Amino acid sequence: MERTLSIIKPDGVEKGVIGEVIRRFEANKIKIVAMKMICMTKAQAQGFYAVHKDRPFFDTLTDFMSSGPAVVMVLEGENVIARNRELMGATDYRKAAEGTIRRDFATDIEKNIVHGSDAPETAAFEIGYFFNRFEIMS
Ligand code: IDP
Ligand code: MG
Repeated sequence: MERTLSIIKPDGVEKGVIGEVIRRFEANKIKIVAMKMICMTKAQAQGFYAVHKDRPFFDTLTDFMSSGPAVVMVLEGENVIARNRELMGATDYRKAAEGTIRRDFATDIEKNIVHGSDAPETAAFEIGYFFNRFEIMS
């Protein structure tokens, strides 16, 4: 059993696809074990995306991530890190497979609707960044 962090980014909330994203998780037997809506500060977004601090898009990305409400969730299931990444689709929505969340709803490489952890170590860091253990259902 694995856990991963999912975020419905501010553009996903703005576009009204919170329900649709969650529907896809549930339809794929992915369990939500923690969930909340937050407005990230710029500093909080910078800390979350610290691995990207030297990338050219770091400043606009962290502006975007702190631009409005986002929904953060902990997902649980077998192989859920990879399965969530599969449902999300490639970072660039133009390269994302048909039927993926990003292909269906994103219109920008940066504003791409969802985040998902990419490995067990990043999942552990990212879950701990937003949730304490009392907020995660066991
Ligand atoms: P991921 O979200 O698919 O894991 P990462 O490479 O980890 O993709 O990048 C983190 C986020 O940074 C992306 O989801 C996207 O919002 C943004 N991003 C990635 N590459 C670019 C780019 O080339 N231009 C603008 N924004 C980007
Ligand atoms: Mg990533």
